[in-house]
Amino acid sequence: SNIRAVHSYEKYNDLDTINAWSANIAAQNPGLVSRSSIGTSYQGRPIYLLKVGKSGANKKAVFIDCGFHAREWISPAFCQWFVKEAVSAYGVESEFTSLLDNLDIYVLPVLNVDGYVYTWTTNRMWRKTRSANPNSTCIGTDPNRNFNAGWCTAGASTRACDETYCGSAPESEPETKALANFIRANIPAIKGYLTIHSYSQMLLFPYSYSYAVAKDHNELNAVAQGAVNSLTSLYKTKYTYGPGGSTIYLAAGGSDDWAYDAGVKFSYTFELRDTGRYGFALPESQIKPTCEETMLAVKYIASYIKNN
Ligand code: ING
Ligand code: ZN
Repeated sequence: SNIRAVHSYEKYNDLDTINAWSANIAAQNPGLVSRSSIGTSYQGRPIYLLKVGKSGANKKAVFIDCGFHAREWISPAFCQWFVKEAVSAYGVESEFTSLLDNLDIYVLPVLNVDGYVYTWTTNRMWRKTRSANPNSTCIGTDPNRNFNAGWCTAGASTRACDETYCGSAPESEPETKALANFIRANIPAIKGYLTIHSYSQMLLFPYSYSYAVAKDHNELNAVAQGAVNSLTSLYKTKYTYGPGGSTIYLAAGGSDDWAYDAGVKFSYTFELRDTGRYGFALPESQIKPTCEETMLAVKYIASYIKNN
């Protein structure tokens, strides 16, 4: 269809609608929001990035991405919600105003754009990218097994047909390469990396590629505890938190481990609602409460970074 759906923060939006929304919110909020592209997907789609914050010298930055895994629709919904909240709170609410005066917050609404489109057109439960694999009829690489962090050594597959296929090499996918290039180019300004997945209601931090204890474990754990307490205070949603390997499962090649080892200290993976009743097919009625509670955790982490 060439008729674009109307955007809603309380519905799941298709990629065209999200891209039109991001262009519009940048145009309507000059001086607070700007849009760029970090690169192009395997199938040639732009991967858009919003920069949210008042301009200033030597600002710290926090990077938030959504839509790594195509079927985790609550994730792009959260990135849209975050930007909405930022623009409506700026100049009105003191905590968010201070965050945006002092931090640049990069928000990438959909990383795996090809996969996301595929979940709307063909297979709602698709996870991976949509790249061709040599010598296989199976399509796609798991973008969260494709980073150079213990790449393909645990909890990942070397078989192209598997859901956790690690790809032919680290950053073999144009989408992961573009993300890694952007973060590399913005270190040391980027102090926080938050990657939004679903589902399980967990807040994870390094490491997932091994059981090694991160150098900053105690601080990462304390900040996770504060973030989870804030999240839970709203609707009593139960979250667990801890290192990925011991909290969910060993999984090498994840973006949070890679960002941490590249120098981004506050590197976290969120697993949003629910715990499996609806799983990836979280009803639209849960978008608002899920985003509202997640905002509290994200703002807690961003405020900690701002103040430390
Ligand atoms: N979970 C993540 C996954 O990619 C994860 C868990 C986090 C793995 C951090 C590696 C590093 O499997 C989902 N739901 O995608
Ligand atoms: Zn995921």
